[in-house]
Amino acid sequence: MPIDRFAIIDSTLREGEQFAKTNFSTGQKVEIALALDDFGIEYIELTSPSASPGSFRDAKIIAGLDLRAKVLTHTRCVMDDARCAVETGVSGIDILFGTSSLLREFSHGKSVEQIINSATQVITYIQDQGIEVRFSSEDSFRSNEEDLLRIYTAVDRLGVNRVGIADTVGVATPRQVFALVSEIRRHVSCDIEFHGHNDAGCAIANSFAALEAGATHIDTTVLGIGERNGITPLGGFLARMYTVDRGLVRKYRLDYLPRLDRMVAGMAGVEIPFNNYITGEYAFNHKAGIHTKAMLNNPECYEIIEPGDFGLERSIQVGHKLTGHHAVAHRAAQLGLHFGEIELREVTAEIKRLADTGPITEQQLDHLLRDRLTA
Ligand code: HCA
Ligand code: CU
Repeated sequence: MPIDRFAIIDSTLREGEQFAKTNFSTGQKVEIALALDDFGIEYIELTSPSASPGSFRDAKIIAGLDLRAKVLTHTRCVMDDARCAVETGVSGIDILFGTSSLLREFSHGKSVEQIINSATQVITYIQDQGIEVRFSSEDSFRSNEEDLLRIYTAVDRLGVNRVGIADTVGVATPRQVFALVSEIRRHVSCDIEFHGHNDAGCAIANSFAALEAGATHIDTTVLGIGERNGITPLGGFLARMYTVDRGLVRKYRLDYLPRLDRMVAGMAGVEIPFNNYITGEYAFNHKAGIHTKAMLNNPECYEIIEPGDFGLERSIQVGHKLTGHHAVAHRAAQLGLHFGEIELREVTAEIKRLADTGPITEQQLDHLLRDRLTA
């Protein structure tokens, strides 16, 4: 399966609602859905309409927005939930069943045969409504592989659009994801979705490994918000794909990403993390003298992502002890000041000396440069 045949299912309005800090209003949900649609996301996944009356009402509203993106909702594998989901007018339903031995023992207590029987009833019902259906196994990586393959083979025969693999607890490594998805790829002909939590920091790498092994759909949320510390972040996943081949993500309005990250951070009442992919405050900031010298000659020396593609700009830090005379000359030139070779080395040495005693603000630096030349 060529890796360029992938689609993103953004779950900010489902998994993202499971983030500790979110409680989106109807208006905010609509705003997020519209922004994701403008961005060019292929699917938007919504909280189960059975969760609360507001969830039902909002799913109906978003399904009625006439978006280019397909609107999906997410439900347990039970008839009542499926019926309720169909009523909202969504274009597909993602159903979920706990298949791990833990969940089978401590949650629903069902055998593999019983899981297949319930799934068959719910899937057939959804198909009869003429909408998409996906079947996913919760906690796939702590499920018995034979059980999983039996279940996926059975639902594939029923003609589901996708099977989903969920690393619910963020325990999987890229190699494990690659192995499991490859095995499932050999058993099913339908599309394969991957949903990865980030508890051990592998969500993006695992999503990429899933695609390499033949998955077709990746779940993300804006900023990665979700249960606990969340899932594959949209921006981080884009960074991963972009740096493999920019052509893979040209189908999206990349320059809308900063707005999406800011919007969702604001609604959740959190800051965009300082070290966030692409939109973190310092994602395109360069500091050490060795770096800045090469950067000023050719930004590709230390940047694998062109900030302009995301509507952003790089910045170069000059007023610190690791600075170099190239960076100082660059800042001076921006101020319309031009130093001779000796003066430049002197002023650079002065900045370093000063920085050793404490931080230098941008204003202080500019002042010093101006002073030097007029002195
Ligand atoms: C959960 C559900 C889920 C579902 C993923 C999916 C998970 O909160 O437990 O439907 O693919 O991580 O398993 O988010
Ligand atoms: Cu999840």
